[in-house]
Amino acid sequence: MTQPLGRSSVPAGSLIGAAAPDRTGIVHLGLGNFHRAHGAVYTAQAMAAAGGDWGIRGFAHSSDRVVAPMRAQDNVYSILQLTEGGTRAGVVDVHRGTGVAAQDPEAVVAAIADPAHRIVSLTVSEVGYTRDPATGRLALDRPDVAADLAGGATPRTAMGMIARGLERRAASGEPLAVVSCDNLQSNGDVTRAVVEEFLGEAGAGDDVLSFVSSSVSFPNGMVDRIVPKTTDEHSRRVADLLGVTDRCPVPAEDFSMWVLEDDFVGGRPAWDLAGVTFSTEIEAYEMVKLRLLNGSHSLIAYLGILCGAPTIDAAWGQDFVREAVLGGIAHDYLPTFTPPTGFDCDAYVSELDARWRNPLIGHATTQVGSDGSVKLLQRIPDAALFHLRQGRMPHHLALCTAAWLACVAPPSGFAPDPLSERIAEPARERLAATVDGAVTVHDHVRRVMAGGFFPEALAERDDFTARVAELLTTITRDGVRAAAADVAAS
Ligand code: CS2
Repeated sequence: MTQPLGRSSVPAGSLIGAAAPDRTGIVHLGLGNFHRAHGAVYTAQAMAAAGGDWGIRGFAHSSDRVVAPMRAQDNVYSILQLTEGGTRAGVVDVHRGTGVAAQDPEAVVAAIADPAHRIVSLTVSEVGYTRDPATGRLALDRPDVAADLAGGATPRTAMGMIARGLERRAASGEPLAVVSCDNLQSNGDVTRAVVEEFLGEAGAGDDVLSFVSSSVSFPNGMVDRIVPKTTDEHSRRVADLLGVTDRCPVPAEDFSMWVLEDDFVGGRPAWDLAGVTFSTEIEAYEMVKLRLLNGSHSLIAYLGILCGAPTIDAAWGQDFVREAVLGGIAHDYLPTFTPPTGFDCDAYVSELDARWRNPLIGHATTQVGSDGSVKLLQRIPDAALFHLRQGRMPHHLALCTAAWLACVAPPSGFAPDPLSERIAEPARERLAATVDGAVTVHDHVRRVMAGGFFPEALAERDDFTARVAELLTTITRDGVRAAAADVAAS
């Protein structure tokens, strides 16, 4: 029987970075595994290098799945680094207060308004930005957004919480940086736009709007670390390595990257001393990451699910998946952007190969395949339009779209691998209603494209719709390998 992990039982030599002081300087929304293995770790390391009152007050969105065990162990948890050269474990101790936003939204609003806090960071996933897929603007027709706009002090959405918190903070005028750590292109600009739109719609006064435009910064950033879900096996490994029982360890790969715009109006931890890159070329870094890693990840996931591969490494082990993904990188992604100065894309792609191949990660294809209706918006339309406007068909992006539909909105008569039932897709019902009664696969795809699931500029491209329909037909008739072979031959 091992001892439970807590502040008084952190094994000697296992602390990652420094323990935070009791004062909190950061409010974090989205207390999932990614934040706990990424921003929290950089913050612990920054405090080890240069000190500072950067304890984190963390809020989970709606579940106490992480908060309950964290509280029971003084908000301390371990990171289990899954490397083929040897798995290691270390302990992070930077959270000073955790809660569940949905249970106490007022606590979140008050924390954002508290002048002691100088940064609000977010890992609320692409879904948490509550945007309309066709326009990219705040989705005013969503019931939760509408309720937050009407409802005053008890918002339910992340954007509503930030807006209400800033509204209250305007009274003190204390500067604050809101830093998105989600996989969105121009994530800071997007957050600012959605929050300002919320405030405008909610009838905020000029004093609030001018406070937000002059004293609140929204730095853009690129985040990267592959972090799967925690299983009991991870807790057992931690017990073996550290000799303590951790009820909420975070498994993670050893690779980690964070590139930020240095625009923190209220100050920031010395993240630069902890390995964070500060750059003025954020957009280029975002393109590298969102297209080469995330875009490819979606293709691996959907092709993998359609051939029954439960994990990314199992899918990546299939020759046809690797060929399709490497073809997509070379033909559909790399030509669409200029990498940051001095950045070696070939080395990045080789490293991706090693990361996706790592058998210890066990990253579920259905986890990566979840929320496709929101994630694919970052991964497909802009790159696809780049090619379509030049008269070239982005076959691999069409394949990814077709494979996604085959998994979450299959044409009638086609039953994808049962794995696909484990995909959490918020648009599943709307997609089913949209395609209901479609007479052909082409009609099926046309209805989705016209149904507000993609930006208009892509929805209008009949040539793209036709290619997606062809590939979806091949998937349903001859299987996913045949569709990939068709793309390889195109
Ligand atoms: C993945 C990402 O689930 C997904 O959509 O593509 O979570 C990916 O693992 C991270 O962005 C890696 O940094």
